Amino acid sequence: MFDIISLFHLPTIIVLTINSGKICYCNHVFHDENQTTYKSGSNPILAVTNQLLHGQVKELFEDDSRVLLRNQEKQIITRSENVLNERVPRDCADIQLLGHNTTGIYKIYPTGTMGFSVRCDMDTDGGGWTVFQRRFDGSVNFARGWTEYQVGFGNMEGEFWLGNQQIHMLTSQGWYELRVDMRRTNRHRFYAKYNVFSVDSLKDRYRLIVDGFSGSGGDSFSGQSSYRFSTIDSDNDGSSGNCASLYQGGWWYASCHSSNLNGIYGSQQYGKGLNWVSTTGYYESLSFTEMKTRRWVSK
Ligand SMILES: [Ca+2]
Repeated sequence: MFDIISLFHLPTIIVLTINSGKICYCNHVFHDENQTTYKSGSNPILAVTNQLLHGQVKELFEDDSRVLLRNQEKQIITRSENVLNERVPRDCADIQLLGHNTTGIYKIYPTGTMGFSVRCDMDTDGGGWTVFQRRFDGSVNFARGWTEYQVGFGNMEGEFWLGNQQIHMLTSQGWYELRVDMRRTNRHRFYAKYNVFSVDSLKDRYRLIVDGFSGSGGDSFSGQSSYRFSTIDSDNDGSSGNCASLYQGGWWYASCHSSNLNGIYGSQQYGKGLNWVSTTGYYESLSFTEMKTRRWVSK
């Protein structure tokens, strides 16, 4: 039995001070709706109920294989709605709320996942953006198949696609907006913003919903809304042909596109480059693209 003197909850670890003076830096290994489980080196796993985060838990209680926490009435606390979600970051907006204001790589825990790393843009348009696509030098090949687009590829310090499943899990958590930042080879910068953005589940082939355009470069994306995701090996587009094969990207092709941000970096062939057609037309390829999403906040 130990008494908890203090508790400090960080995105990926929990810091407990117990009455022996010992400090436990416990790594987050799993959480579900009811409790969070932590591990500290080879020490026993801690199963921390949500109410611990409200400071109501007074004891660590050692079980056969794990340590549970009890309240003052010695009852094991089992449930507290929504407390955990307030403290475990669901996305980069939560990371920002936890006090992180530097653009970089963070771990987030979208509902129903055990967490994954993302790039957070804390500089653009108020920050708090979870970046899911980034291209700036052509070092990563984007002409990839269904499975790779599903789980993601590339490097978050460089170019990457986060993954359709991750984007789906993220945008299923609430009302999300989309921002696309772009730059042309002549250094002209522009952006597009949509106040509704979501990606459906695998069952719906990661169908796109996007609406409510504003921005400086014209709307070249809402025409792809309601279309399913296609890759060179999985044709779910609105064309009798195979758009992904023709234009060499994974995208929500209709028949076929007014934007192709996962196309061939630098290509000047019709429709194959990183086109944002309202600005670039079909022959110019953007030199920089970044797609990012954020839980919508009323301004
Ligand atoms: Ca087709």
